[in-house]
Amino acid sequence: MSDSAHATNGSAAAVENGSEAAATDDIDATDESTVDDGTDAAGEYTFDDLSVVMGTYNEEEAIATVLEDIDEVTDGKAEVVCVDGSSDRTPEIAREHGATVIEQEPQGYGVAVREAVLTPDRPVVVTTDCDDTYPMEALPEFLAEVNDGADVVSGDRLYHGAEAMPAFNRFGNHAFAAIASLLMGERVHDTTTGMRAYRREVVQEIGWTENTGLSAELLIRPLMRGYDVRERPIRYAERLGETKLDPIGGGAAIAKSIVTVCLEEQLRRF
Ligand SMILES: Nc1nc2c(ncn2[C@@H]2O[C@H](COP(=O)(O)OP(=O)(O)OP(=O)(O)O)[C@@H](O)[C@H]2O)c(=O)[nH]1
Ligand SMILES: [Mg+2]
Repeated sequence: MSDSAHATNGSAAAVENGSEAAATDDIDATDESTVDDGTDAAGEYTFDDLSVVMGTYNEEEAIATVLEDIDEVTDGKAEVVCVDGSSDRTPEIAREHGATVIEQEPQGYGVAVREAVLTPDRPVVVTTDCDDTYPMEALPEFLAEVNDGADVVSGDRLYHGAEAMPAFNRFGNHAFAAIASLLMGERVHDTTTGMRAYRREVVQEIGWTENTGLSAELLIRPLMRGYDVRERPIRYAERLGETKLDPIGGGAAIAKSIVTVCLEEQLRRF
């Protein structure tokens, strides 16, 4: 199982924080051997164990495509949770497609996504954006990595070049990864990706503090606490609809989050 998962995914960009590390972190590490409920006969998670969650804020151009892709790839089995702050038809379209919609005043990416990741009861939680940029075809690979022992599987958009990303954002994302790598002492390649899979225990056990920088925080804290965090290359497509990110203000907030969270996690080790 583990060999085929790795072979399929081509792990040149992988960050593998070995299970030995998790075993030695006696405060926060999850005992994976106890996580065996809800699996199939082979003891593996299936799409019935998967929740795909997202913040949605005026995404009526993209939401039908995103939800139809999830439905197709998972054969209608994955649960979908949208934490929505829209004033357009996004929530109606989401409900028509069978998603659970949680209404929330718009307060930024991280406030929505924190609620989204904490809502599901299912054991595997995948985040995405509701803008058709992320490849739902990668869901089987992400689930295979979790079944192979990963606690967090992080989609690395920069591995394939991310040409659909505006050049300023691409430059910023490379810089964020370089800064985070330096501060963590572990090489990561894409700290701000919106597509990741998490064992539910990981998102439940850590206290999340960031808003615009939540995506980076969701990678950095588990990695620095010794969880098995793996990056896997993904394709990245051009966005449908308008961005909700202010590149300058948002970029500054993300940089601040990366520095704060890395320092907090370093201090926690003492
Ligand atoms: N509920 C809610 N969702 C939000 C909020 N801000 C952003 N989102 C959603 O969070 C996801 C990420 O926002 P994006 O605009 O795609 O941000 P980004 O990916 O950094 O920027 P792009 O490169 O333009 O895609 C999208 O699905 C948004 O609809 C918010 O305040 N409330
Ligand atoms: Mg986006």
